Formats: sequence, C-alpha cells, structure tokens
Amino acid sequence: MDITPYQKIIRPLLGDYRYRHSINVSEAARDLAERYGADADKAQLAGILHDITKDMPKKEQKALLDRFGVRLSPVEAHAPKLWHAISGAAYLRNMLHIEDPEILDAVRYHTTGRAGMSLLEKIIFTADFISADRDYDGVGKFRKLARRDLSAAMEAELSYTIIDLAQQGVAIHPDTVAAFNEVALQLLEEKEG
Ligand code: DGI
Ligand code: FE
Ligand code: FE
Repeated sequence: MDITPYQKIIRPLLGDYRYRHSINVSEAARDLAERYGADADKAQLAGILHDITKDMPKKEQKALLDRFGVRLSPVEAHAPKLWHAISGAAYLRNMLHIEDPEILDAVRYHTTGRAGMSLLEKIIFTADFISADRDYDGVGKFRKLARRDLSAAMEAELSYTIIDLAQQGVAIHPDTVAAFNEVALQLLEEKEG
C-alpha cells in the first residue's frame, strides 16, 4: 500500500526521531501482519499514525481532548504519557476523518493495551515495542519472541512495562493490568491443557 499521503500528513506534526520511529513501527507492523494473517495495509497505516499527537505540547493535547469531548479517568489525568494514545485516536477521527474502528482502536490502545485486544491491536502494541529504533536491554529477545508467538510476546512486553512502571512509582493503568491478566491466564490454560 502507498502510505506516502499519510507520511506527508504526519511529517510536520512530528520531530525527526518520532517520524523515523513511526515509519519503523509501520514496517514492523506490516511484517507482523503478514506473519499472523492480519490486514497488512491496515497494520502499516495504523503503525504510521500511532504516535500522531506524541510531539504535540501536553496543553494542546488536553485542549484537543476537551474539544472532542473525551473524558480522562483519574489515572489518565495524572499520566500525561498516556494522553497521546487517546488524543491520537481522537485526532484521526475528528481531524483526518478516519472512521475504521480497527485502526482507531489500534491507536487508542497502543500504549496500555486492554482486555479483548484484536489481532491488529496486538500487532501495533508489539510493533511499537520492537521497532528498528528501539535499543533497550532485552529488545532482541522481544523481537525473536514476536516472530514466534504473539501471545507470549504480549505477555513479556506487558510484564516488562508493569515492572518498569511499578519500579518508577508510576500508577499502572487498569487496561494495562487487564491486558496482562488476560494473556497470562490464556497462556496458563494452554500450558495446563
Ligand atoms: O509512544 P512511544 O514512546 O512510542 O511508546 P508508548 O506509546 O508505549 O508509550 C510509552 C510510555 O507510556 C512510557 O513512558 C510508559 C507509559 N505507560 C505505558 N503504560 C502505562 C504508562 N504509564 C502509566 N502511567 N500507566 C500505564 O499503564
Ligand atoms: Fe506511543
Ligand atoms: Fe510509538
């Protein structure tokens, strides 16, 4: 799929690093979609758009959310890093008139995850974790796992996120916990047969 028009849209909204990251996530998402039988075009598109409001000043993001009537929960209100997923989905719907709920949800839940994630949501969540620009300790392990077993990769990524947030003394979003519990239970049931 030719995503050049969308690259042109995000270019002025993002800094150089975030723009490059978005392209990388888009490529990783397409690759995972082909591997796991999801719609590769949608994955590529959701990937390029997932951080669309990430470089917007927090004040502007807050203003967007107010304007589009999006209410924040208490955890969200105290976690500005979560805003870009929420404001991003709102921006896509209200400013770019993207209406595909699968794409909107993939962007909306790319940071926290949630219970009952679609295949596309899991792909964007994971692509964001393993994109070519990531270089945190253990990224190689996540890349390998993502190619082999998407559920196992989701469990490992969510547990990494939860441990990291807890160590920093940051509140963990209920959606993050719900996403982890769901996949952990699923893997346990598979093991127990
Ligand atoms: O936007 P990216 O940097 O590409 O990645 P992302 O959308 O996964 O955002 C990562 C940030 O989000 C990181 O600083 C941790 C934060 N985050 C993820 N889950 C939670 C969270 N912050 C809080 N407070 N609670 C969460 O559950
Ligand atoms: Fe993000
Ligand atoms: Fe990202």
